[in-house]
Amino acid sequence: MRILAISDIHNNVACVRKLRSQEPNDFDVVVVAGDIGDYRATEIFDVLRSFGCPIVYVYGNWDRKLAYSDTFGRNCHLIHLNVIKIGALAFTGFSEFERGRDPLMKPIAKNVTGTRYVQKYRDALIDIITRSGLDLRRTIVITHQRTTRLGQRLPGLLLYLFGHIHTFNVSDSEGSKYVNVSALDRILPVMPAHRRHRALRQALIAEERKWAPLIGELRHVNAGNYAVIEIDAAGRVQVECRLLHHAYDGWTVVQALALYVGAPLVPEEAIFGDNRRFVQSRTGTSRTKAP
Ligand SMILES: [Mn+2]
Repeated sequence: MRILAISDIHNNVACVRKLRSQEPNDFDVVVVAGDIGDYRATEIFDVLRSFGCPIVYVYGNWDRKLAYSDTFGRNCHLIHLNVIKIGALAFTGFSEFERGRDPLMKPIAKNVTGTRYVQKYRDALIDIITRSGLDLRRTIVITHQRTTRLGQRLPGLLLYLFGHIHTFNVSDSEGSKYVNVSALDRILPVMPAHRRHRALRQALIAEERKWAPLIGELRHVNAGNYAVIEIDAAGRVQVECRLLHHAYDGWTVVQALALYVGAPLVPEEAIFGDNRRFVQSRTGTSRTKAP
């Protein structure tokens, strides 16, 4: 079983197209651990479906406008307190909680706290795994955030896949493997390589009219990561973190993150995107059309 696992796309269709361009169709399943992005989800699933294998996914905190009844085409399965079997493995999990939106949790009182809500999901997940008679050594749980205290109650469960904290990580605990597969959406600001970083920093310290011309030279690249996971017949799990290619001749990464507001993609990557402008806000990154 070969799994392509991704998370935290945040409406960034270009990074999904770039992933598509660098991986062939040799996966048995694509896993999306949430934060797809609520207004470009259809385009994102259109790209992912071209891998020609089933897609299993959960919603994250960026997916609040996506309904539980939404569908994204043949072979796309929302894993939310249900079980999908692919080959010898079972996939289950749950979406990020949001009070009142999930039809399965409607009866929960408004004053139930976030922690107790997660507890309800945890109990419901254990219940469905038990009732379905799943072999834990052949079961994969997908959530958006890592869920604590599942390990003790599901001893030896094969694999947990999640995202949310935008840092790839693999760990083993109580006989299970935990993989934070995020984030596919990671943007790096770049400048023409001949601009020395020091000169840029000095320009930033100076008044705006001095660095305005440099801003015009700023571009961005998609530099996120994803995971390729192999599970053999004996249940051994191998996890590989892969990066979106992002080293281009003539471009150098600049660290001043605030700078990339409004910067288009480098020409090498413009083929993957529509050069939408990036607007950074406190609640996240939202995209608006380039003028
Ligand atoms: Mn996220």
